[in-house]
Amino acid sequence: MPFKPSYLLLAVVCLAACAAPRGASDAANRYDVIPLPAQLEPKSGAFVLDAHTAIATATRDADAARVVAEFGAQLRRATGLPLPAGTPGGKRTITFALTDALAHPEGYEISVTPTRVAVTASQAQGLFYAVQTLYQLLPDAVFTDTPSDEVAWRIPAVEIADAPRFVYRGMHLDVARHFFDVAAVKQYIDQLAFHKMNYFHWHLTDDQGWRIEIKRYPKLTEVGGYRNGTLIGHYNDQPQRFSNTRYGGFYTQADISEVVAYAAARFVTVVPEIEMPGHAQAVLAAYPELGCGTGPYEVWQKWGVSDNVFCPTEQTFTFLQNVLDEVVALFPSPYIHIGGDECPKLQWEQSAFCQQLIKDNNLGDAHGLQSYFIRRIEAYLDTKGKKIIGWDEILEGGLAPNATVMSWRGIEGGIAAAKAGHDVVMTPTSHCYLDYYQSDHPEEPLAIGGFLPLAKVYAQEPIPAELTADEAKHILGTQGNLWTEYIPTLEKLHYMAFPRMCALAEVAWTPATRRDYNDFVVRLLPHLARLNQRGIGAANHLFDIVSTTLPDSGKVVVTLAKLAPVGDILYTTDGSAPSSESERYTGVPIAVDSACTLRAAVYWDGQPQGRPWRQQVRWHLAAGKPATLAAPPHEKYSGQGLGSLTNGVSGSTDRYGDAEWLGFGDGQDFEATLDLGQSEYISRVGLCFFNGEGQWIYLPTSVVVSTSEDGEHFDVQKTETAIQGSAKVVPVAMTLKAVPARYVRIRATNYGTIPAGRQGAGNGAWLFVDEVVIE
Ligand code: TNX
Repeated sequence: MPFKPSYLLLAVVCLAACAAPRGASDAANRYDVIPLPAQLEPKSGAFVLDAHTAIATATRDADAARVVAEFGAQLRRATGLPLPAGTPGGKRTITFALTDALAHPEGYEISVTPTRVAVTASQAQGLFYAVQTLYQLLPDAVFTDTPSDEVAWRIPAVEIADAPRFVYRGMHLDVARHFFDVAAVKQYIDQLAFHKMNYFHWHLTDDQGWRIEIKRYPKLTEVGGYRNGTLIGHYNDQPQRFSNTRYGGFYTQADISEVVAYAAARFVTVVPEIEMPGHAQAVLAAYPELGCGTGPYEVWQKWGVSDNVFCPTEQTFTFLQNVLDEVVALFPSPYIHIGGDECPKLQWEQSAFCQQLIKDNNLGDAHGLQSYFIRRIEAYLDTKGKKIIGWDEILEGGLAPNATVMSWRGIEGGIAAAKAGHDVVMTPTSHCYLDYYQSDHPEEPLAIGGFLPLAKVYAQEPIPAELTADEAKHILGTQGNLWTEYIPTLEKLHYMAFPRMCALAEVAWTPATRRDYNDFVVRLLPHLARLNQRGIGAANHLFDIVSTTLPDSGKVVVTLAKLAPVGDILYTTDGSAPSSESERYTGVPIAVDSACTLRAAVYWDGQPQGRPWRQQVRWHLAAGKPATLAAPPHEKYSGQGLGSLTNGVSGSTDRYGDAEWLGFGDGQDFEATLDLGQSEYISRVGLCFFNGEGQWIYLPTSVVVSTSEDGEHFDVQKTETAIQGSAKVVPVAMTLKAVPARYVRIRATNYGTIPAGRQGAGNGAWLFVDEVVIE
């Protein structure tokens, strides 16, 4: 079990607290604040809100007064209490004040005793963060607008001294691949603010759509804002299919200003991204003269990296400068993001104009030209008092002098930039790409790929060990990126962003020494309910059951675990649905020695939670028996180790990356030898192959089965060379003339090099194998 007993205890205490009668002061206190404050000292007792409670503002600062007024208004709506203006420091009063005594400009302190609440901060922003903490200390009902008598309005006694670890705490949203309206964007910003994040990176333009009105170039949104269809399913599904529904949308400049002001009121800076020189196909659809190719161009209907990029002509620079003039006027952000990523150089290499430009300016090659492009834009934005941010490709060919780098292809770009004295925001795909899968549950909705579970987001350390203390000062912080190729709806957006964004907020805010994943999960459970109150349907994998199923001395042994710190795993082995009466999993693995269907569910408080789990174990002569391999699988696709070959479970049809399949890369063959422990009569040997040419996974060209009694001398029993099929999983079954053997060897020959005209042509094919079934 991944949880220490103390957390279970905490959870039980939480249940007691939630059930406490109104106004009770002896109820145990809970402090489920996310991100975790830098210092939090629990105290006993609570400040109870009632008809005598007042709110006092001991500052004339207009922003601070607004923050307090909004808090008071929300509290009045939720509680129905009058909460009049009180005397600063008075009894039964919540007092807000600004002070010069705090070191950090974004910091705040909260002192709650049974008689008064004192909140101090250096500036309004700190008071705003204090309010977010208070909301999380108050009952969830603080976000409702209909007062209820059932709620005990209390703030647990506490001393908090808090300030962020990083100055840049960001979330990104791609509105180009799929468009989200102003209401959705505001709700997203609300959540950033609730988690004390302070930068919203708005990815406004890409190959699939231009989303910001530019008055001087109306076709950008009229033409570039709409595409005539969209890829259906995953990019890798072959053949690719498209809807032919027109899709698009854009923000008017009034919309943009509304969002910017909304964010500013929540101390969130909006950083707009205008992509260049790549990811520009939607622009070219509207203004083809800005490309190097011949066109015509369409707003792209599929995902990926388009070869159609801006041509670095004077006409293009004039266009971009005019666009940026309007952008700069709309966004007070000190930063403008200019993209810079994934700019294929094909058209520049083929263009006589580009080659001449490279020569005339001694740029060396197309990478030098990309650098020239970015430097010119940087110099222009510099005249407008703006700094640029770009994806880490802007390092190639030399970095523009004042650029801030977003390190996305790993942390190396960030390390190089920080060492060269540039500021960096860490957004490595490995820890920050919230468009990746967060669970390997078979029912998980379609995602781009990858695997980024909550625990991994939480484990990020934004400051690379390679940096000296001085260089580390250039790491401004971290950001979660939400690319929306596979996120067409608001529901899915919430599902992908939350709760991973909560984990990221804690990485960005909380001192590294205070971070503890198990403790985070305990705080997350009540936090998910809070998000729900605010219309966010977060993913909840806390009650998912994760399992291992492995051969062990002739049996198959199943272990189960859950993430939630509460509840029990209840299971059955006869295929029936688990009920609250079913056997409780105690941590002792379940041993299986015949065909069966295991089912399990987490029960909490008498109710089933989360997604049920099910595993069918097929029994055969090799089930539970050991296997050896001539060469190991690729580390990325090594399943549960060798065990997955003989655990009685077959790889699924929809997920080659699950724990069952063993993947052999780069043209490598598969050869396994199984030891049945004693001589058996064998009449059939079968195994399955994954068939996914779009993912470079090919069926083998041959399968050979040989047997042996002594494990040294093997006789070939059967060879199969016609292995074909169109299904995603292709079984190969070979009947033998009931030979006696203790050892069985199966060899499958990799397809070899992927032929021309197919995806991945020229590369070595993958071979994916699972469950060797012997009967
Ligand atoms: C790479 S991250 C991209 C985006 C895609 C994303 C999908 C970056 C700078 N470029 O265009 O949407 O991968 O994960």
